[in-house]
Amino acid sequence: MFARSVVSFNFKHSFVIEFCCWLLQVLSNVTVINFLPYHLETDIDDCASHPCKNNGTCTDRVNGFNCSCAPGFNGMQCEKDIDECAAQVDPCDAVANSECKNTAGSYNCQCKNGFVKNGLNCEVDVCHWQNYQNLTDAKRKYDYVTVNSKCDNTLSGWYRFQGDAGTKMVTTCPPMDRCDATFPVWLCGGHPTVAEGTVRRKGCIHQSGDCCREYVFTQVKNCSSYYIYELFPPWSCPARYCSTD
Ligand SMILES: [Ca+2]
Repeated sequence: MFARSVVSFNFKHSFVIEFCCWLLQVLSNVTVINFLPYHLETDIDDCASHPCKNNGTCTDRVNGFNCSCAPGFNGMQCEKDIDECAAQVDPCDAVANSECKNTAGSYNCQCKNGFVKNGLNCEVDVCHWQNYQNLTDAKRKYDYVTVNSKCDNTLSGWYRFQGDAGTKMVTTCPPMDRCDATFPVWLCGGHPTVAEGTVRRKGCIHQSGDCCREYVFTQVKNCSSYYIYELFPPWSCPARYCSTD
């Protein structure tokens, strides 16, 4: 009696297990599952509200989105500007005489004070007041009759005529014994425009009645509101660079 009960129980037990397995298989069938409540919900487009900022690209996900950020931005919604200047390696190290300025989405390599962009790098800006010297002596004027003859044999570098000396080199030949020198030096070839950049000209030395018996090459640059000149010692002394208003 007891043995029959065990057999009967085992038979019923295994039938229940098999039925459960069949039921699970049926339930796992896609056709049945499609009727489950959560499949009746519709996934919304999470990108519809344009959540990615600064031209980031949005990819819709189930219950969410992903942002692929444009260069120069990061963050979950590309809301953060990357400070390129704070990077371990300064990107402006590659640009001579520049310093890094962070901008929204990018950065600039700005030339340091006294430097100006030339191609990729920054070079010395000769128009900057730190990079030239001033010639202010009123006796340099082309019409000043010489009293104590002097010579510009110590000049070397970039100069600007200012103050009592006037504003620029004279471009016509002064008579001898002017500019407080025996031999006046004048600029032959005229002044350049801003667009012409730095030009080479003859500094003609009026000597022995010849307006350009000797000359010394000079460079001239138009700095928009004034000129600057790269001057060297003249061959003959006493000679002096002459100015005008
Ligand atoms: Ca930036």
